[in-house]
Parts: sequence; C-alpha cells; structure tokens
Amino acid sequence: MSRPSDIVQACIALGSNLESSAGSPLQTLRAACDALDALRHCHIEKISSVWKTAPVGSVAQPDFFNAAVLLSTSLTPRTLLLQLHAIEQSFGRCRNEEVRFGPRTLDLDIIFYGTQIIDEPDFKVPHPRYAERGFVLFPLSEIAPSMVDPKSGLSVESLLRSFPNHDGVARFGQLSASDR
Ligand code: PH2
Ligand code: MG
Ligand code: MG
Repeated sequence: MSRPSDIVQACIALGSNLESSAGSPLQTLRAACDALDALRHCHIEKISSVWKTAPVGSVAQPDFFNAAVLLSTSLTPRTLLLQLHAIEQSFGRCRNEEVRFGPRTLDLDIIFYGTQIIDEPDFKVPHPRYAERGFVLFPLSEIAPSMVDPKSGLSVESLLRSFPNHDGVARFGQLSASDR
C-alpha cells in the first residue's frame, strides 16, 4: 500500500476536437495543462508536443489535437480521476450527453499511475486501449519513453517501435503561452 504522502508519476493523455469555453482545441489543451498544474498536490513535470490526429472510431468528426503530460502527484488515483472529471466539466464537457468515441471539448485520461494496476468496473489503469492508439503513444513517448507498462512489462518506446501504423498522426507544434 502506498502512503498518502507518496509522490507518484502519472501520465495523463489530453484530447480535444471541439471548441470549449477556453476557445479552440489548442487553447483548450493549453488551459487544461494550466488547470492540471494548479491542482493541489499536482505538479506538471513535462508536456509533450501537440499532435494533430485523425479521429479513431466510427463517428464522423473533426481531427483531434492530442498531447500528454507527466504529472507528479500525491493524490490517490481515484481522487486524481475525480479532479480530471471536474476539469473536463469546467471546459464544458457533459458526459451524459455524449457518444462513445465521439467528439470532445476535452478528454483527460489517466494512462499510467506509477506502476499501479487498477482494475475496477469504472476505472482501469493502465488505460485499456492506449497501446493501440497512436494519438496516445506518440505524445506519451515524448514525455515518458522509458516508463514501463506494469501489465505488459513493455516500455513506451518499445511499444511505439512496434506500433504498426503512423498514419493520421502528425506532430503539430508546441503548446505555447500564446495559446493562452
Ligand atoms: N478520442 C476519442 C475518440 N477518438 N481520436 C483521436 N485521434 N484522438 C482522441 O483523443 C480520440 C479519438 C474519445 O475519447
Ligand atoms: Mg480518451
Ligand atoms: Mg476519457
């Protein structure tokens, strides 16, 4: 068991393909990073580039902008999840009105929480589908290439090396202060 004061490195994937209360998807990602860093007991260590990515899933929708951050936190995984939901909501996300794999003002997913494995009905870490998704793996490999998936034992960089398909995932640029 971890003690409450333990600091853990968590990887969070960010995605947006709709205007939010903060503005464009890029502005939304920038503002979401600020909101994550402003959470109590959370500190952003690294921010990836922004990647422009073709939507995955069968819903017709705009391209996504995706990024990932490395967060050091002493929040428990469940508290962190609730805080992420609160940030999503503050950017206009309404979970009970949306389509699975559909468009999002802001999506914040916990990919890793240190080396913990969480398998609860409504909460799974590592994220169950991240390794199949270029829109997660590419930004994740910029912030945590040597982080090891506690389920598969594989590092992020090795997962990316064997990732079959780079189509539809392109580095777009850095999140800068001018996106604020
Ligand atoms: N998120 C989804 C569905 N499809 N596709 C891309 N490229 N990026 C996303 O973040 C994404 C998606 C629902 O969360
Ligand atoms: Mg998601
Ligand atoms: Mg999500």
